[in-house]
Amino acid sequence: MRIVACEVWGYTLPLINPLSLKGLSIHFRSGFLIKCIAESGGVGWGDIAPIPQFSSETWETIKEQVPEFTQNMIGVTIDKTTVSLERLLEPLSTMTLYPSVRFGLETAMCNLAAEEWATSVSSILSTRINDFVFINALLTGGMDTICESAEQAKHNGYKTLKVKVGQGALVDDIECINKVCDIANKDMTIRLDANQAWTLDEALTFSRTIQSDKVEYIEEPLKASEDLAVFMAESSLPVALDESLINRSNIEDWQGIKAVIIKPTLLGGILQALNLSNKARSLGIRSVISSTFESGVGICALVQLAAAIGDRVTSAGLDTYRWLKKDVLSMPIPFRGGCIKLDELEKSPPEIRCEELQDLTYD
Ligand code: OSB
Ligand code: MG
Repeated sequence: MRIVACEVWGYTLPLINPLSLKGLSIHFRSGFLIKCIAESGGVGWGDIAPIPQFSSETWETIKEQVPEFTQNMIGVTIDKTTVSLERLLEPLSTMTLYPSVRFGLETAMCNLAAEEWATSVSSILSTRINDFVFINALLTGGMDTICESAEQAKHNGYKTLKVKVGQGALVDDIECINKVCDIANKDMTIRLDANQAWTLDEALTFSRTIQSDKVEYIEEPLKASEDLAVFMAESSLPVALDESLINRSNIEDWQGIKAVIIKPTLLGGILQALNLSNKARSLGIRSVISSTFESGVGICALVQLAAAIGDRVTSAGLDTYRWLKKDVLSMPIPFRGGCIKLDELEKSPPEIRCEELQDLTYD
């Protein structure tokens, strides 16, 4: 099968609440949908969603590259019979692409191949797939909002709560986390994310003062990642890496780490994510597939990746989907009780609300 056309559509989706990204407040989420069309008539969609303050590329720089990468996709062929993921994505390996663009193109190819081979994307990614994916509830805002959301998430059946810390005073974080730990029942775990906000002293004070028995890990506690080894030696709080993984994949640096936060939109796609996850597994480190506020098309691919990588108990960080007030999908992804069932997700091809999108196809 040969790709004969590649369309690009711009989207801007309103958020339920303004999103604060390292001090920048955004009210809308913008990105691109890519549609690869095969000679057979089959289509595969992908999502390109660079995130302000985290991605090096922007909506504008990607738009400039649209003619180039859509032209390069035309003529790419997909074997008729099932082959490996590496073979499928091989034509992309020689293209120079921004991380978010590579994720979008790789997922479009996987979706197209799934249709051609009459299989699911998750089966293309792995031979061992879980039939459901747990999601952590992402809790943000002030202490009262976080506690209310924690109660709500517990009521809705979420097993894992993720709370942002390090944005205000340390004493407030300590009080807040202790409250959230009291709200969580014994079956629940808590993830913390400091987004590199603290000095070593602050992080150690925090870790010595909170009740930590329900804490699965803290993501990126330190401003200076060189101090992580000291923090891990002096604190009993398990550590996960997120920002430090971007542009660095030296596995020796991960000794003692509990988890890696894998964000394909930032790390550069599906193959990168699978490689990182395999490396992590060999070191006894868990992989947490996470989103960066992608549209439903991107989230769908991330659920499939999480089902392919996952160990059945580790929750994925995909709750960002709840921030979208509107989606590009006519049927929203069913996030029931902090869990997504793969058969519900993969039972029918996605229907895209093209009438709400802006056609940016180069011709
Ligand atoms: O700090 O982990 C982060 C989303 C976009 C940018 C940065 C981050 C996030 C998330 C993703 O928190 C949600 C999750 O991990 O649960
Ligand atoms: Mg993080």
